[in-house]
Amino acid sequence: MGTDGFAPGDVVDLRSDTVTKPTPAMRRAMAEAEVGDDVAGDDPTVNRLEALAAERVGKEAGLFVPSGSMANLVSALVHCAPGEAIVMDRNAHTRIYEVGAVTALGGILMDPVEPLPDGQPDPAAYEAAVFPNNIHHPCTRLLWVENTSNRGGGTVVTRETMTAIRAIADRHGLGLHVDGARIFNSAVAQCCSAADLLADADSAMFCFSKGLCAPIGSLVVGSRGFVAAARRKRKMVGGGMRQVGVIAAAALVALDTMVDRLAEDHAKAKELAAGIEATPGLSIAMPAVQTNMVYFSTAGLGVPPAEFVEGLKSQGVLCYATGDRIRLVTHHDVPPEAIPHAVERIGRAAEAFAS
Ligand code: TLP
Repeated sequence: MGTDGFAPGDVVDLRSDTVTKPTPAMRRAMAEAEVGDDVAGDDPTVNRLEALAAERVGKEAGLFVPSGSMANLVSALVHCAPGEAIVMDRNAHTRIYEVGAVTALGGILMDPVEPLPDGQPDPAAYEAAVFPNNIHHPCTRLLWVENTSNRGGGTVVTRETMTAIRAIADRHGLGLHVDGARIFNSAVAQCCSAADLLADADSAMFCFSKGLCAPIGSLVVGSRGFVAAARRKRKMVGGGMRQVGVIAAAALVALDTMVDRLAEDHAKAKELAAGIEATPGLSIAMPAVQTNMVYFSTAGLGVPPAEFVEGLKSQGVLCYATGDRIRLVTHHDVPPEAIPHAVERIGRAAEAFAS
């Protein structure tokens, strides 16, 4: 360890906020968790988590599932029958990174719409994508919003945008689902509650394993009826788990202790972005850093992103290339002291390519 709590040889892992390790408090809670068979509804820790977390985001009921992908899948399966359509951002995680599960396993179409230049969903584009009621068309059933938008740059969706999209859903008799994998990042950045941001949604999901340090788990929330139907779909896709209170215990600690600190991750992302902006050849490739993600471009250096990522790896900075950009994600396990080191290493990598 150096004097600033960060040794020069330490790797800075900015691949994702999913790489965090459970905290000591989480490990203790896991070891001591009361458990039962959750498929039978007997796990007291899961039951407590589902009730508490649903209440926290202003919904009637919750369902604990192993992953964000499964949370989105079971939600889509409840809302839509095979042959029906969901309108979603063309950048949506579900459309691009969930192996097409909604279509492959549910027979559901994903109709892509273009976001606004600032990363916000465009209500007019959503409305235009709803199929008219005509014998030739698939039946549009659901509007889908991702908050924060991952490929949008970790950008937040505002309460006003949600209300505008709710109005479209109401005009056309559609449901509204929120992929809120990082809804708490959005709430903290906008100084509002997650309940506020989800008030207009019929269903939503959020993750305990992204930014909140829990090892596993996401929650589907909605009305009691919606969650009962989602519980059946979870069983259908093999997500019924048994003494899963051992995991839910860590999620409870995450909910209690890891939400407010997300502001620190946002501050670290802004510091990283300022460093990148000051590095010749690199530029920030997104509207503005609002939460814990920074996307940048290496076009000014004429270096393909995947090559630059390899260069960064040899300097001790880990991250992912996504298409024509590179993504950095800040999180609990990257201490603030690491950020100036990361900026310096990024600068060194850029210099190596420039020379
Ligand atoms: N996102 C992960 C993975 O793509 C690697 C990441 O590093 O950003 N919705 C959103 C908005 C997500 O960002 C993710 C995961 C998911 C859903 C899926 O969650 P998991 O990975 O738990 O299935």
